[in-house]
Amino acid sequence: MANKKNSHTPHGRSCRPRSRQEALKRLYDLLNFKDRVLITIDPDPDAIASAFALRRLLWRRVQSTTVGIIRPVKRLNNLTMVRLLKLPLVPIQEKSLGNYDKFLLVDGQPCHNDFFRKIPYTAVIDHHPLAACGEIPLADIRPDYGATSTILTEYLRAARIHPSQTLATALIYGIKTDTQNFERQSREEDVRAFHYLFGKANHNVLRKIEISDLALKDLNYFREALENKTVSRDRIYTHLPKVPSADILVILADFLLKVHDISWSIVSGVVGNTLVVIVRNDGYRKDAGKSIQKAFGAYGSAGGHKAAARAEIPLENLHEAVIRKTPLAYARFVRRRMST
Ligand SMILES: [Mn+2]
Repeated sequence: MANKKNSHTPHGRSCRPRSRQEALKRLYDLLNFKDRVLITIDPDPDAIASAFALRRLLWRRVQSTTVGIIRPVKRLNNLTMVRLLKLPLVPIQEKSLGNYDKFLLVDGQPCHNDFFRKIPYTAVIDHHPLAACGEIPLADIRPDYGATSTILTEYLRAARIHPSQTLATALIYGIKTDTQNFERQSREEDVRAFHYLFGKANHNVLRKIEISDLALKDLNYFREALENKTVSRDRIYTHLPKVPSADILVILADFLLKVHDISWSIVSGVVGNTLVVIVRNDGYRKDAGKSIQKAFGAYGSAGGHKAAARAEIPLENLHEAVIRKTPLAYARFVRRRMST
């Protein structure tokens, strides 16, 4: 009855299990070998990896386990992850929920979106801040963890299950993305899980997943960027007249900073009705954020960190600053402002 104290937690009487062993036992007790289980996810790498770890934990314990996604996978790295690791993800709709007996959620909480909200979950395993989502029989939520993949790695270890190379690769990628390679919030547990998975993962596949951020058509922007480039001392500038999103400008700015004696890369482009400027530098006694603020703060939003910054300027704010609305004129405007 010691649990009674926790009966007013946001998840009702489902107090947080004390150990992985206890959580695992409770999870297994809540499921039946006849159950058709659906694990729902909003598919980012941490969620995908966690779902497949959970599926592995349920092998031979339930009739079937399906990993259902509530939206299509779009990011190119994530598409590469799903393709190379051959992870079977099923797009899930409300009308197909009747095909399942039990519902589990990883890397999210029921009130995170309208789709999850409708589902009567048996268990939720997550690392987001605790939200008051009502009662769930088993809620293992650890907001201090860097990734849900870390929590699931601990479950696997508690169950004495050695993850396959595929699963280890997925989990290590989940941890790396959610902690931004340990540059963001993480704890010793994340490092420990990473270390445990390191020797089991396929690092060639992992590398391919991590570098796959380009579509074939993006290569045309590389050609354009290289043709339009201007180098002035340790600065490289380039401008793209029209791009679908700022993402490609970021990729190009990172790419151009690879040139060994270049200290600044400044990539601009027009996205819809906005001039976007991306700045990267080597971060050594320089401040991209301050520079970009000084250059473009008067025209639009501009700011960032020491080594990475961005400005977004509505073209209508440039009526006077850029008289002829040609790509060359915008390119010159950016160069002029950044060199003052
Ligand atoms: Mn996550």
